[in-house]
Amino acid sequence: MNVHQAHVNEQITTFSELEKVIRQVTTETRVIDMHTHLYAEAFNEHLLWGIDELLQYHYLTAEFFRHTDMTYDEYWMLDNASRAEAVWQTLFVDRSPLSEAASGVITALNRLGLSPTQYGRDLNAYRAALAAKSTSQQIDDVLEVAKIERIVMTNDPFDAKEREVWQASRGKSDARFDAALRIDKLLLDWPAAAQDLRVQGYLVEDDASAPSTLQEVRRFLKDWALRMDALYLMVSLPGDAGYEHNKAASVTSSSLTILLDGAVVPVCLELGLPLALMIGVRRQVNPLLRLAGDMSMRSDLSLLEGIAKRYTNLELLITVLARENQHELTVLSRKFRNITLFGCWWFLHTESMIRELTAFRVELLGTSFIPQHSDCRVLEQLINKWDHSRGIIADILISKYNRLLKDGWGITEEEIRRDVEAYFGGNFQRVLDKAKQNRQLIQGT
Ligand code: RAT
Ligand code: ZN
Repeated sequence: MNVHQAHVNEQITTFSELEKVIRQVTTETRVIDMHTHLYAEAFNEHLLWGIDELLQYHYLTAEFFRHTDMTYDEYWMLDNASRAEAVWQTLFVDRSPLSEAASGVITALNRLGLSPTQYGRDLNAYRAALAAKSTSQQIDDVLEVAKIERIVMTNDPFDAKEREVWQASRGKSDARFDAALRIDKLLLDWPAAAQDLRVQGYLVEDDASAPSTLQEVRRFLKDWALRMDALYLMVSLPGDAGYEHNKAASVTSSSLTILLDGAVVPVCLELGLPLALMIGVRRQVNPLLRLAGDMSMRSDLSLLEGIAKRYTNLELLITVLARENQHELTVLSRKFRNITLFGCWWFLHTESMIRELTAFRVELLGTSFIPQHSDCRVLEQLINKWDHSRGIIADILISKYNRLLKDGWGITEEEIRRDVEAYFGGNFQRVLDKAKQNRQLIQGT
């Protein structure tokens, strides 16, 4: 045993030492970011990075329109650089960037070495400093600063541009980026999806329940999951999505129920992949805001209860958008071990919400959940989103471990590291492993 090993196995006895170790471990532990909208370089324009993209993040678009007299059309008619300039002027120069999304830009710039103390309020100064960077250099730098080990993308087989990358076998060219098969269109807009599937060579009918159609949908899902080497299948659902788990046989099922039961779940089980559900979005409350026009809504979690109960071998990765559903989801996770709760999603990815949610999740679930995912759309956001989250998670862990310390439960650095590694990647990996094991159990191999 070397000196460092001896040290990490020693019990921590004072609060100040405890605090120091937790801050250090939460800062340096590498993360598997299990849901983002980031892409490897091979996906070309799908990967957004740089200051102009940061300023056009849809979270900031919504905030910009709270202050401007510009019409929606006027804004959308601008080119990217002019939109970024309008947002910078309005949210960063004419007033202070206090919101989570706006202050996040400042954190990212600062941590990248573009200190606002030096570069001030001049957008062109930041642009100039980033101009010499190549995409691959920026990926390396950001992943290093944010201490990210792996990133899970959101991969849409209905996106023609993205399909080209996969069909040219370039989708897996960077091992740091994993795929997730996103199937919103299939489950939420069957008529449009059916048309698309036919174009892709799958012989589906308009009636989703036809056995041959379900067989073709399964073939489509398997082809894409295997081509992408997807880690899981994912859909984002409205809070009132109708999955009929208690339906009388005489009632016609919704296409969502038919496709989940007849294609999505069987494929997950056959391939040994988890199903990720992001529940509680109300799309396009204000369509004029485009991507920024979505809202949260309360969810009826009986949908989830029904799926978890019916498919005990199906691993479920779950997050919900309404604050009102958070406690219920946490309690539900205690009842079904095939549910793994993840992240503070979208409007909950703010300092106060992360603090509130993480505290009661630790209190009710111990170490058996995934505290955070970033949902980044622009590369550099990995820095601020993880930086802020690591700090808040550390605060909560300090208070929880301190309670143990006060009661004489000596903790070692090694034990803290073990727990933080579970939170930042191990628990996600365990869900993937369990899904594979379930498949072996079902298939008897
Ligand atoms: O968080 C977001 O950026 C949203 O626009 C959504 O993309 C959401 O995360 C989703 O994956 O549906
Ligand atoms: Zn997302």
